[in-house]
Amino acid sequence: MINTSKRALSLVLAAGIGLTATAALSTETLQDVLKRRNLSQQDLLAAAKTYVPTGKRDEFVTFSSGGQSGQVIVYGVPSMRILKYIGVFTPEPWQGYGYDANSKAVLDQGKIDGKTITWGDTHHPAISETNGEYDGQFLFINDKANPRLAVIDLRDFETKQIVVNPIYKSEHGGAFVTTNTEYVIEAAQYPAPLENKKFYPLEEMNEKYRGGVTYWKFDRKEGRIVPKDSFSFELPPYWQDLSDAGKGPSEGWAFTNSFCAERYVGGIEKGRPPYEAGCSAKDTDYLHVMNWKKAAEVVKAGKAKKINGHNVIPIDVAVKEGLLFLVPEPKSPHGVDVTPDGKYIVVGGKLDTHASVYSFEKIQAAIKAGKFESKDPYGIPVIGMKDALHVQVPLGLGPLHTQYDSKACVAYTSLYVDSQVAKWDYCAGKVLDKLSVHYNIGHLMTMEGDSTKPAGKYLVALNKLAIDRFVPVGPLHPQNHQLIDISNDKMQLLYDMPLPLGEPHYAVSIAASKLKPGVRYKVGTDSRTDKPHPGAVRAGEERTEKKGNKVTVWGTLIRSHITPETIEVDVGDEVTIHLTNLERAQDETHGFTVSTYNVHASIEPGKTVSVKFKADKEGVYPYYCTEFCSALHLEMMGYLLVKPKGWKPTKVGLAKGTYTEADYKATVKKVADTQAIIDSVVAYITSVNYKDFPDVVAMVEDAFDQLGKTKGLKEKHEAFAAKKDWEQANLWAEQIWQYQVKTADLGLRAKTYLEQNGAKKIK
Ligand code: RUQ
Ligand code: CUA
Repeated sequence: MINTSKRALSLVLAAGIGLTATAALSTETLQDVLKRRNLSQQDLLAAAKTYVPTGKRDEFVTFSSGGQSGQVIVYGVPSMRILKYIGVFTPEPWQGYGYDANSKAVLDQGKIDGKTITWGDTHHPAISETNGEYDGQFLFINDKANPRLAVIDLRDFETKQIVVNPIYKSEHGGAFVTTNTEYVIEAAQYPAPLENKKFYPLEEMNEKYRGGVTYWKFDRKEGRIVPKDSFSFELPPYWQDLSDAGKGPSEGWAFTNSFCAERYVGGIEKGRPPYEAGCSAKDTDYLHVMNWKKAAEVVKAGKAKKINGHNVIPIDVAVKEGLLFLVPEPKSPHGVDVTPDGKYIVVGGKLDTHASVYSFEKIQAAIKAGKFESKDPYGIPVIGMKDALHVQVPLGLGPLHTQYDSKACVAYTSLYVDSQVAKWDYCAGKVLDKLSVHYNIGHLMTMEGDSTKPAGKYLVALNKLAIDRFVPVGPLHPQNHQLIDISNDKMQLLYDMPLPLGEPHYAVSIAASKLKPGVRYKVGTDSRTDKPHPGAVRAGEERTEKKGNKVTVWGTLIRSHITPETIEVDVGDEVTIHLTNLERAQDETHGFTVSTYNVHASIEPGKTVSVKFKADKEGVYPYYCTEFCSALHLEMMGYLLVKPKGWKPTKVGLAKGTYTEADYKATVKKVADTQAIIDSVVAYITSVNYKDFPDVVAMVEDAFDQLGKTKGLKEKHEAFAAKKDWEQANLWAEQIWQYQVKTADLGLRAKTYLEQNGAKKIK
């Protein structure tokens, strides 16, 4: 005797049991699989080193630039499984980023000269540091094309702030943080006049065009950059490239390499040799050595000038105050990476086969002794290369970037032209190992590899070309991140990961255990400001107001309904809908959209967001939840009714259903049967040590929360039954069942979890 309710529930049950039933039936041996898939022992070893079984998690989390997508890609190491895309400089529909009013406000901070820019050329992410170690609190990333920098809070992996650089037209060398994240460093790339929208002909390159390095002040408590306390160095029109902050003995200093110190002006169309020839003609370029700690004091003392309202330290002031020095670097260098102990600065040769290791101690000795070989054309003292070098190591063709191992003195440098990673000893100056990668590696990254305590273990090669590595998908290939095991003397290539979202220039990895993101917001939080959202309401406080042509809705979402379920407006009204997700349960996100009005929100538990639009066309527009949040997800909807001018209702009241007393009684019976199942699940859960499983405790809490919503509904349906209003009586009884189904769903999930994770009977 199975009635409909039992059948419906047994469906839920079957889903739980199914998992256990399919697990064991494989009869193939490991040898069979190796043969069938044509895999070698070496392949198997690589697989075993990267495979993360279901239910287990990665040891490290990588934040990769999303390149031209203007986003950040988050993936796990060693599994190389993608975990998230974070919308940063560009709209990201799933997260509602750029489709709800609150996230639009963040994107609007990135407007330049009033123009919305809908892409970003993200290059270098940086994780916030405390004492030079990654602390897992914030992530920064730059946009090269449109000189901008973004702040992402790692409590919720959301972009909180975008700042536009007020004096640059491009910026390549960001983001790099100082040892306690006092500042985020961002260097210009292509010289231009620092004043906004100022024209000077290229003939005035040397006089009127400038480069620079910006130090953005970061307020960790607020989690925001403070533009008024930030400053820049005015620099000669050398093409400032990447930067790195000093640490340990070199703390308080920072280093920025450059190329095209020739200050060459091309013009291939006028018969002049192109930039590529003119910018690499001389044998050396310059490493900029800057004392940022002292520079901050100089700015405080009022010695900076303002350009576009921003503090800029003029070159002559920087020289006079002893803030700025140059050291020659071999031809067109690339990358600058301070060693974990802060004693050395490694610069890649790019067009020179060496990596140059500069000694901070020697640089300081030269500065103290006033021992300079010359001055550059702008009066900046130049320290002799031999007075600053510790060692130069021939690594191969096209050395670019360097990362460090947990083992002392061990570094890894990408060799672009050779398509190799070189492992070498920067203390003794010798090469230890080389490994081919596929192909033309740009950056490379070891775990926590630019902190004071690199974690070793793995290295990721960020290759610029994939060529033949993946199934062809047309002329535009995916990018190839290759995972390499560096725990032994010889490097071992483990895995090729295609990334199809844009050229990911650089990435940073942090121990997963250092990240502590939340699973819910405090109810009513605007996640983009971290403040209480003025549009938040609690259950029962939902309302709609119309003032003039402005309609405001204060709504809520919870499995499986949106309150309100109808919104009536007149054509032409400005509509604002505030939505609060009342859920407390982990992962119970609801989405929200209104048909054809180009709005969308992702509303995680506790979050409040607003969507705004002009109801500029009359008609009937369903709105609904866009996340498959529960069995009754499809029913989580309502209607926006946009009434024409002067419309008057002709019919009053909704059509009645045809429910009978028998329907009502069947529903009441269904409710009682379901309750019996819930009781049996509860009996099981409480008979074991479920309190030892935090995930289960949360599920049980959520289950009782759902069941709690049936409060008062029994009295309600009984009262309608007494009045023989079978429609109302039946539907309110049905509503109890809806909550019971959600309760049972959670209860069964908890039961399965307990069974699979070895819960023990308690007396
Ligand atoms: S630098 S091209 Cu990161 Cu090698 Cu941008
Ligand atoms: Cu909420 Cu679907």
